[in-house]
Amino acid sequence: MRKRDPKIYRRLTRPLVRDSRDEPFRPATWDEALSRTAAGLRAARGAFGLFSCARATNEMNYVAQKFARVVMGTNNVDSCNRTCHAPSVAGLSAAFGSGGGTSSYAEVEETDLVVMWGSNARFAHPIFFQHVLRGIRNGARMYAVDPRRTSTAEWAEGWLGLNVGTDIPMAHAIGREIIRAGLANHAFIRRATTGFEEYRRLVEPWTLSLAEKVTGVPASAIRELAHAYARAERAQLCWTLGITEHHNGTDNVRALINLSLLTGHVGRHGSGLQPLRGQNNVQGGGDMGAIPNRLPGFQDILDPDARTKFESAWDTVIEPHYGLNLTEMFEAMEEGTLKAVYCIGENPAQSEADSEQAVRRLGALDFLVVQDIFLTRTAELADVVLPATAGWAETEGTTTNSERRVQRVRAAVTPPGEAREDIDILRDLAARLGHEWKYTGSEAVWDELRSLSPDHYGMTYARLEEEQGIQWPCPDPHRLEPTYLHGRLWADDPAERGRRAPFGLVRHDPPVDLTDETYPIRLTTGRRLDSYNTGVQSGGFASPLRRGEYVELCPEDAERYGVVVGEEVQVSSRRGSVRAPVWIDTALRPGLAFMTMHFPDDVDTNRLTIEANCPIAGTAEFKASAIRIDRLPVATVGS
Ligand SMILES: Nc1nc2c(c(=O)[nH]1)N[C@H]1C(S)=C(S)[C@@H](COP(=O)(O)OP(=O)(O)OC[C@H]3O[C@@H](n4cnc5c(=O)[nH]c(N)nc54)[C@H](O)[C@@H]3O)O[C@H]1N2
Ligand SMILES: Nc1nc2c(c(=O)[nH]1)N[C@H]1C(S)=C(S)[C@@H](COP(=O)(O)OP(=O)(O)OC[C@H]3O[C@@H](n4cnc5c(=O)[nH]c(N)nc54)[C@H](O)[C@@H]3O)O[C@H]1N2
Ligand SMILES: [Mo]
Repeated sequence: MRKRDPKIYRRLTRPLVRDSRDEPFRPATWDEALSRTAAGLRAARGAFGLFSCARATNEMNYVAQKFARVVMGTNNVDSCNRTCHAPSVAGLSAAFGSGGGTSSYAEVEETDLVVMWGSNARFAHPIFFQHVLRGIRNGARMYAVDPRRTSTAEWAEGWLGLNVGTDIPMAHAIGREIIRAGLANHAFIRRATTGFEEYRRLVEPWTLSLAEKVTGVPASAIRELAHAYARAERAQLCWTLGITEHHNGTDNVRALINLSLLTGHVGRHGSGLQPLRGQNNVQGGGDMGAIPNRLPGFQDILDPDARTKFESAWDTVIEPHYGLNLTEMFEAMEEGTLKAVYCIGENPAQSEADSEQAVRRLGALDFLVVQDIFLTRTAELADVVLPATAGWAETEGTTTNSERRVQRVRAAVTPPGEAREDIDILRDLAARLGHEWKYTGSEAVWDELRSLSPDHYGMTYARLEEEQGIQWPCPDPHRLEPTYLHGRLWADDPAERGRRAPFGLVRHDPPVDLTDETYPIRLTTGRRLDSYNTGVQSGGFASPLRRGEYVELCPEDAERYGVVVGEEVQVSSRRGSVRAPVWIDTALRPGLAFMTMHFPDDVDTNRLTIEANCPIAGTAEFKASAIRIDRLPVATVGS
């Protein structure tokens, strides 16, 4: 595999352009780079998509989606939310009408039970995990549901090591057991939910012993978790990518939400549902409308009143239908109906499932502009590269975390070279394309957003500073709402209670990429504490902690394949093949392998993964591929 020149990890300091894709980049003035970008985009109206950055500020995401909708006339705007928590947003919206996590971090310290389901928060959400640990110190019990005995599971009272892709059987068996044991909260079910009878019938076949057979978890452990969850006075059900990164991710999410509806563990202080979001501002990016189906403030594009409000504020016409999501944009590239992409702070050439296919599609675009802080592999495919300031420490603005808390971030460091703020670049491009936006700084952008989003209206910069961050919804400048959502479900007055939450009638559907004799090993991919996503932001400095990429196997499998720690092997799936050294990890079980996505220049894990997408959310099944491992001929070992 082609090793990346280490200077790649130096910050971008000047715009780069080239006349053809065969030529190397040459530095250019901002004027030339913006002119070329404007020309490329002008030619692409009607066949354009924008990828927005989940690490950048709310203000930047607001301006980026406005650029797509107003300047380019399209709702084709999305971000890496599609690759991680889009199923959580879709599932929560279907159940409760709103896509946000329902609780606050502080409530985890005051709860009685924490379930970490498909979530390795000890590695991936270490700050949240500190709250969990405080909760445990305060007497809460914790269970972990994960195929691997993760670092998170080490802290748990019970670890349910299920087979990859068997979460619906597990959830349904828990639901059935709760009902059968007489532990369902029927008063809550009657007042706040619909579809219970159908749900009861749906889960009826999922006996503990059938679930044991399918999930691989002893019936007694499933029963224990069912009773612990239903009997707890307050319980937090937290999940992340182990649930969402499947071809049926939204169904998985619905299966978990059902458990909260069954027990009433939602809409009360200390009880709730927490999909821990991935990037520092992926919640905010969606809230700001940098998704194809919502305007800022999570207002539905199909709602004519919402559209009219934005049309008059922005003096434009908004397309009255949903745009393409990230996954659909890649499909449209294949079909030739999407010809130009403006990629801001995303590295899809390495983060998309089946990355060889993604690179081919990006390479075939008529025009690609990448705006980043580093020269990524995606940027290497571009016509123009624009150097931005980092959302972290170099830019004024706000971000929104998983508990919906909007917080100020500040420019504390001077940006390198000629790097410019994402918002300023977008504003100058808009001007070149005939739209004069008079923003002077991030607060003006924020105030425009506040005027259009009732959920954000009450949070001025001054107030965000005073309160050290405020959770949405915050419609009133003088009042704070409860820290949890959906308290309405408990209201005595049916009118106040509003729409009831439907049970999700979802069925088990195993992973698409089946294991067989040729590909006998289940590969799941994920994260380590010491590295970040495609490694662009974490790969550039030496760390004694970071050991690079490995294919991790359990000791029994290492013995079965006759491989030892450090030995390089060929890892192949039905899509492609990579070489990686072996690591032996007792957290794994026979038949299960683990790799990260952190070192794609050494080992491009996503050549192995399958682009089997959730039809509702568009998220790929990163968590379940079928692979084989082959020893290399002796002569090439270690080469
Ligand atoms: N250190 C670090 N922190 C990060 C990141 C990073 O790269 N590095 N990235 C950030 C981002 S973008 C995100 S989205 C989050 C992700 O945070 P997490 O979702 O917690 O991280 P992952 O390791 O991808 O996956 C979580 C767990 O899912 C389990 N799993 C796999 N398959 C299944 C299954 O079928 N069922 C169940 N129940 N579990 C399964 C895996 O074993 C793994 O332990 O982390 C964020 N935080
Ligand atoms: N195999 C496998 N693949 C996966 C996953 C998995 O679990 N397994 N997880 C998926 C998930 S959850 C995610 S979120 C994606 C992540 O996929 P990506 O978002 O494509 O990958 P990152 O490495 O996070 O890329 C972030 C980019 O943003 C740039 N950046 C940072 N801050 C700023 C800023 O302020 N402005 C600008 N303009 N740029 C900035 C960085 O330099 C970097 O290039 O990967 C997905 N891919
Ligand atoms: Mo993510």
